[in-house]
Amino acid sequence: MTLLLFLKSLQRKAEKELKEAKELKQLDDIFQKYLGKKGELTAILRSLEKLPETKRAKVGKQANNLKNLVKQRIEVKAKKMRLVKEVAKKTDWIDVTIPGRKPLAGHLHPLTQIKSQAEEVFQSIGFSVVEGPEIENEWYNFDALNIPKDHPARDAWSTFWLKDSKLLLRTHTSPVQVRYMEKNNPPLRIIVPGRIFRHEATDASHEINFYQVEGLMIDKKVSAANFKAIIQEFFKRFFGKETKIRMRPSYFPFTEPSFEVDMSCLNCRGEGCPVCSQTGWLEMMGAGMVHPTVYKATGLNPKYWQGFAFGIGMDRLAMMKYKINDIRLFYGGDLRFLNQF
Ligand code: FA5
Repeated sequence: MTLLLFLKSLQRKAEKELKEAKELKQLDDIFQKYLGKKGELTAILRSLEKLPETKRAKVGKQANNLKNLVKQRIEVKAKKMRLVKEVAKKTDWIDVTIPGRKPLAGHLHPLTQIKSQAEEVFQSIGFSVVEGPEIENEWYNFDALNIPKDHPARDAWSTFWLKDSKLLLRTHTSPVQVRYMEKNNPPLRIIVPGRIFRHEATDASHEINFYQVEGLMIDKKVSAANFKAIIQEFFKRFFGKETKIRMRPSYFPFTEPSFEVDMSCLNCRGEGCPVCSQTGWLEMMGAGMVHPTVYKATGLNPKYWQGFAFGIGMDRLAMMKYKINDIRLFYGGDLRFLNQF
């Protein structure tokens, strides 16, 4: 066989092997086989000088062409293989041991959580949950509750009036007592959680926008002793057995007699702090026996019915439960605060 024919057969062999190669390692072997130190093509190239000059130019050209061809094919194919490997590494490979990325989920505002907890406790002792409007008129917010115009008691509820109307933002949840008594016959046993508004200065325990839980229980024989038992039970179930409460006489135009209920400040354990104005006790609610005027305003006969009403400061429940020393934190929208709940 002439050298030229041999080179041709080498080329066919190399091309076939290159086509079949599937791994970088195989390409490497092909390189060694033809172009390595002991490669078949290398041997031919080395023997060129021994050839007679007439043949040398032709064979030399052919051999160099083949050398370049094999080299180039190997390079192109190796590049392609590396690229495929790289992509596979990025897409196909999943490390199942990496901790998953948690999707950000929202959660309920602490006051909403407190509202649900209070509702749950009252429902467990037989109260239904009722709601009423945040925009009220004078009749429900004041008159029907025995707080007529020009009565000094109105000053206790500094009011936001709506422009050019006789409407106002309710200053307490008590108007819902009236609305409910108008439409329902006793026995009644409801609570009314809701948002209220007062035009007053804020401090660590006072906001202009806050929440109350109104309560109303009316039947043939409901006494102040029943009130005390129920409210004690509420505090026990809501805060735990150890909670201390105390009742003080007070004044509300729509109850007689009237009380205020304080609880021992959980923020300072009764020692005195800004939350309880250094007294060790925090006022949690107003209450009393429903006044005859309220029965009359709602069409019920006070001779047949008796009962109690109360209004708990819901923000104060939250402050005690979560040991928050400033009510304004609930409304600041600061996520560093809110994300703790
Ligand atoms: C009333 O609003 C009466 N409607 C409560 C009532 C209902 C009495 C039924 C009798 C019968 P008072 O203004 O005291 O009462 O408010 C009740 C509770 O709301 C307070 O004890 C306190 O816990 C909370 N509270 C009052 N003002 C604020 C305020 N500015 N910020 C946060 N909580 C407040």
